[in-house]
Amino acid sequence: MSRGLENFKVVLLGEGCVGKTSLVLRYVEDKFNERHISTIQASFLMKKISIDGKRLQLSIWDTAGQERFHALGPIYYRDSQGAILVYDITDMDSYHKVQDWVRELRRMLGDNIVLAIAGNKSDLSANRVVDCTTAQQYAEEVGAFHFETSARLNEGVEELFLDLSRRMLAVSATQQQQQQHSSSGGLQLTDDDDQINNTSKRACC
Ligand SMILES: Nc1nc2c(ncn2[C@@H]2O[C@H](COP(=O)(O)OP(=O)(O)OP(=O)(O)O)[C@@H](O)[C@H]2O)c(=O)[nH]1
Ligand SMILES: [Mg+2]
Repeated sequence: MSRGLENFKVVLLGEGCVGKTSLVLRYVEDKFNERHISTIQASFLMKKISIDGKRLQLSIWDTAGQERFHALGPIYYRDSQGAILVYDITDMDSYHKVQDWVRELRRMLGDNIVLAIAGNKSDLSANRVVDCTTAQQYAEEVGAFHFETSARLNEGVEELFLDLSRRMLAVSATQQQQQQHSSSGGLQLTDDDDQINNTSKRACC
């Protein structure tokens, strides 16, 4: 980590063809490809951003959605500060797959990871099968936040990554405070956790 630049590892998980690669490519390079080229294992991209004058670097791991790669998941989500679980709003199976990932991540990492759920392909809302409000409520129940996105039209993508980054920054600040307090022998409760939980109630639909 270079001086003054905090690094956050973010992993994208979700069924094949839901648009994980497309979301990353749109966010990092502002590109979109109509063709589906299945990711093999995973690919990696970095992006530097500034939030409220604080510089941070996102190391983004875009994983393969095909079932045969599922077992590789832990290699990529281990040590991640944030995960984006992607489904396609026109594909119910992909939404159920997100729920499987949430269970696995909570079991393996507990609350040590910020979870974002992205309902992608919002431009295909005529073929929607996943109700946005239901997905939003589910996200709240599992301590995640939910966005609808269209990598194709570049809608909601910047907001998704920005919101995730803010939350990872908040968690990191809280952890640093706790470390300082424990190393100084004191214990002081802060409101930061409440702030994170309260902002997770933001609407998306
Ligand atoms: N209409 C629409 N199509 C999209 C959108 N995002 C991605 N696609 C299309 O969906 C297909 C799959 O996109 P990818 O980004 O390759 O999907 P993936 O989740 O990375 O797939 P795997 O690498 O196999 O896991 C491609 O044909 C994309 O052009 C979107 O927001 N709207
Ligand atoms: Mg891909």
